[in-house]
Amino acid sequence: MKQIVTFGTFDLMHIGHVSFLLRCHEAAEKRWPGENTKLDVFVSSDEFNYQKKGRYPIYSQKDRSCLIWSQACVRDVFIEDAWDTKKRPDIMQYDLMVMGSDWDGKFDDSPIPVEYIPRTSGVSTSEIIERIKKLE
Ligand code: C2G
Repeated sequence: MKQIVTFGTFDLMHIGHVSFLLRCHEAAEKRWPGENTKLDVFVSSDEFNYQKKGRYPIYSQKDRSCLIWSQACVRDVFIEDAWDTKKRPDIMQYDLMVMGSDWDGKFDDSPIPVEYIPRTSGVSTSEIIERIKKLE
């Protein structure tokens, strides 16, 4: 069994997020064919998201965590409250970190292997917010 991990805000969870989570497993399957994989997700805290993006998420960390946890492809959810969460000792339990291609190379100093997989184009939380604003 291989343990994989990812990090993100996952605000207004959309198909890009769901596709990403499913493809985390695909990335592991390519590396270790036939192995069972377990995916843990670190969801950004509201405060950390404010630090990252200068605004609080629309959905609270509690709701974002619950939505991610409800995905059958996710084993467990934790809170990411700082950039260095990725460098804490418990990260060593994972065989692979998977991140979207918008982070290409950014976490290569991680103590565990990192793979960057393509983002789903045409959908993003900020685009959804803009479209809703236009409805007003
Ligand atoms: N993602 C994707 N396709 C999209 C949108 C997002 O594949 N259309 C991926 C991103 O590449 C990321 C994950 O889904 O790997 C979560 O995306 P966000 O919620 O935007 O999180 P982000 O701000 O990238 O947080 O410490 C790292 C950060 O917490 C990552």
